[in-house]
Amino acid sequence: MTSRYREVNFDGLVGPTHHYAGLSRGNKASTLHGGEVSNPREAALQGLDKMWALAQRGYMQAVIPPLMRPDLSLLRNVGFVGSDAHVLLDAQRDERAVLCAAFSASSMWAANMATVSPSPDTRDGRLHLTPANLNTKLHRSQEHLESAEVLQAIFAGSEHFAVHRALVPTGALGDEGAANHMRFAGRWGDSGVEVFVYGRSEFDHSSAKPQRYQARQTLEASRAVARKHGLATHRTVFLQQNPLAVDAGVFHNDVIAVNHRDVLFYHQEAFVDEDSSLDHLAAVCSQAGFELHKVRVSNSELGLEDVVRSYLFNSQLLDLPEGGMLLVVPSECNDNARVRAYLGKLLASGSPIREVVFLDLRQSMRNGGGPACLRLRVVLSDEQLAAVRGRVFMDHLLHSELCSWVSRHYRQRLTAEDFADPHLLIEIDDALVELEGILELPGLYSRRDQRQTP
Ligand code: SUG
Repeated sequence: MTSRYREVNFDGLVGPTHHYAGLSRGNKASTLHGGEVSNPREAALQGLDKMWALAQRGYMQAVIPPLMRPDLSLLRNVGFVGSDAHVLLDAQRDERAVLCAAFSASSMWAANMATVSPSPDTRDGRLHLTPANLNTKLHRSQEHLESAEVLQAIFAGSEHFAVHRALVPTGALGDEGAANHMRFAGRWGDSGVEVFVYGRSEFDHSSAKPQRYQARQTLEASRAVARKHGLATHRTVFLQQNPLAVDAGVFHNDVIAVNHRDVLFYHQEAFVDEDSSLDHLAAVCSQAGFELHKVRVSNSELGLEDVVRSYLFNSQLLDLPEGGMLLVVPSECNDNARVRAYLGKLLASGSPIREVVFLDLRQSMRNGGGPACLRLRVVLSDEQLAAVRGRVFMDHLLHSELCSWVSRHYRQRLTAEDFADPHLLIEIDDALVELEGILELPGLYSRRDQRQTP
């Protein structure tokens, strides 16, 4: 009997320390909003409402728990000593940015958690996941060890799943996960074409590089992940991101392109050598047995500034039951008159995109995270679906329990001024203990045993 495959969106649950620290140079929203007061409660509820809105429409939706923050080991690593309270006070006085990095809730952007290759694409027929080392930014480089533990807890069982270790965390192997990865396929269960989008090469000095901002993903990292996942070379494509776009604030491919099955929705400045890059991709798709459908946005329709400000491409494409696709975009697309007008034209154009839904994700957006950043796409067979551990699939009861948990534990105002408050640490740890129970993932936050209270 052949198994049925489905796409499940795993969204990151926003953690209790969501704040704006301006830590991600090259990500314009992060720089613009650095230092503002955040509202972690609102951020988490906006994320949960997104999950519930899509679950209610019949899409399979799951949740990924936040990592435990603050990461005191980062502060101890840079030389702060003593009890946790002392470490926090000293770091607040001497190294504000590192303190913010230790409190970062950036694991909410699940698209950066890992690269995922579903089993129809891999040599050994298992689902492969490689946690992203995120080594370009200090606050994100702390994520991969814990992310690997979370993935191992949820995708447990080596019969179905292979959770790899992250690549060696160094610039040459900078890896940002699924945000720079697209999988094309005719149907979910068919062998797909996996596309890795990189910003620079460490060793090929002839390849173009952005001038203003750092490209986070390397070609060498992309190739390594493809090899580890056992992908067929004739169904794997490496495309370079346009350095112009990186310099305009496109720090991940998913800020300028999004795909779903055989459809690619993208801006003309997304890739180096647009024509040859996409001709190559179309040829590989055709050899794999399906036709690539491109929905292209030109510079004359929308410039890069509108693309980056509205996050039009940081959207989700989902199948509509009646055929065609739904585009889920942030509400900033409705606020921008040019983008709104473009979307009107798109819906009338006869493209596969037939409906647009606007979501309010403003708390996450202020740090540069739209609908696509918040989710990790995982294509699973029925057997794999049954093997997923934890109570992670979104339904009415889980949504309301998580909303109530957030409302009871999360603050409505947070800035770096609050980080030395000893009550905050207690509040967070109490919240996470309860979350382990709600999600039925015992031991998930066992790292809290390393806390050093006086
Ligand atoms: O890595 N922002 C994240 C946003 C990640 C968006 N993800 C995708 N495009 N898939 C980043 O730049 C800001 C944190 C701060 O400045 O406080 C931040 O980390």
